[in-house]
Amino acid sequence: MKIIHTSDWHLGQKFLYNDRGEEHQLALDWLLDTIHRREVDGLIVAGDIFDIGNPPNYARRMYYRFLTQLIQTSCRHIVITGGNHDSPAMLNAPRELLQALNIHVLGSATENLADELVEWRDEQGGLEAVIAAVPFLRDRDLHFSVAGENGMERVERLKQGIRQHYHDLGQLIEARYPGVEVPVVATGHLYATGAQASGAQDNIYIGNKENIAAKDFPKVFDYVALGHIHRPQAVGGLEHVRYSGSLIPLSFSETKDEKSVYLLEFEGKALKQLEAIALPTFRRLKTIQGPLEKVEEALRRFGSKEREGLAPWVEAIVETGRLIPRLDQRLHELTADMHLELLKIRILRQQQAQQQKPDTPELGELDEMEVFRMKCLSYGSPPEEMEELARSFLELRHWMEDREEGEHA
Ligand SMILES: [Mn+2]
Repeated sequence: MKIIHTSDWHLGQKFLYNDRGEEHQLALDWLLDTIHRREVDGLIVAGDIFDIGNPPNYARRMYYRFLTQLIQTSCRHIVITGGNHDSPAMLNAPRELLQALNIHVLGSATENLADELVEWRDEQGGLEAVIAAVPFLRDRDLHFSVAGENGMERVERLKQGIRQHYHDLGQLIEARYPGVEVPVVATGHLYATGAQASGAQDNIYIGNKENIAAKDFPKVFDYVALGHIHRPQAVGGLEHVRYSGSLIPLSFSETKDEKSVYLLEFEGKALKQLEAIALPTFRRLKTIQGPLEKVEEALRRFGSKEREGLAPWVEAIVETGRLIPRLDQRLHELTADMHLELLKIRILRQQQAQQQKPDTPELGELDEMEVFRMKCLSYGSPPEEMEELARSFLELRHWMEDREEGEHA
């Protein structure tokens, strides 16, 4: 049984006002080709299929086209779970239709825990694998809020709720499939203890707090396919608990990561082989930082290299203690004929340069949660309340998205 584990596609992402459609299409084509070439039997996508709850139509089309092509390959089993970026209602809308095509979608936690168990069966009806398809778990999935509870208590309850959820699923599997001899795989979209994110941003909303330790996943799981952190890695020293990472770099902080998917090969229950298959870089994202002369020199060097594929996207961070007149114009003129796009130019004051803290970012490079956070802090909200505020904001946002969809229906 060969399974590919991937996550964090973020289809429909807008990156500094530019869309990622071309890169995403190339990445999905590559994935399809890889599935075909390696004769993969099953695909697991562990959350953040889309970048926003109400993604642009081109991104939806891309998703459905991919699934249509996928069911014509060797891949007979498909599980897709929702991430914190996904709207559960949006993901679940075509659920029954996709189910008929043997594509299992779980946009949000189910009321009945057993509904999160997906059985993969062969044509004769023999059990081939059991997938505990756990999407991103929201507050409302885990407990009713308790009156008078403060932020920290809520966070603690959420953590406990997540651990309990996996524990209960583990018990259910043991009761239902005693002595099971096929792979048992759990999915998750969460922040596991010890996971390394890429630089400052990785869209880890929920207060950058760990949700669960790798060792807390019940022993019954032969593999835990995680999403949320965009850098591929095993967690907590356990080889079978892993983040696949995203398909393409989603921010300048991720440019040093190699992007990959995991190919798992099971013999019976045993994970015989695990291979990280690296994706080609369809578009380089590159940060060039230093004093002006150094930046210009580096741009010249970078821009003079022969390169295939899509024009690299570059951010230039200029360290300076003084004002540089017409800096933007100067750098844009320098790079006008190069095979690259200078997407962003930032000034880093010298004392900030030592602390590595760039200037206030532009609106276009922030997501809505970051804007919300900054706004709260500027109104003097105590940092210890951010957790709670961020969570409420997210719930409100999802509620509004669900409602909007309801109105459109
Ligand atoms: Mn993500």
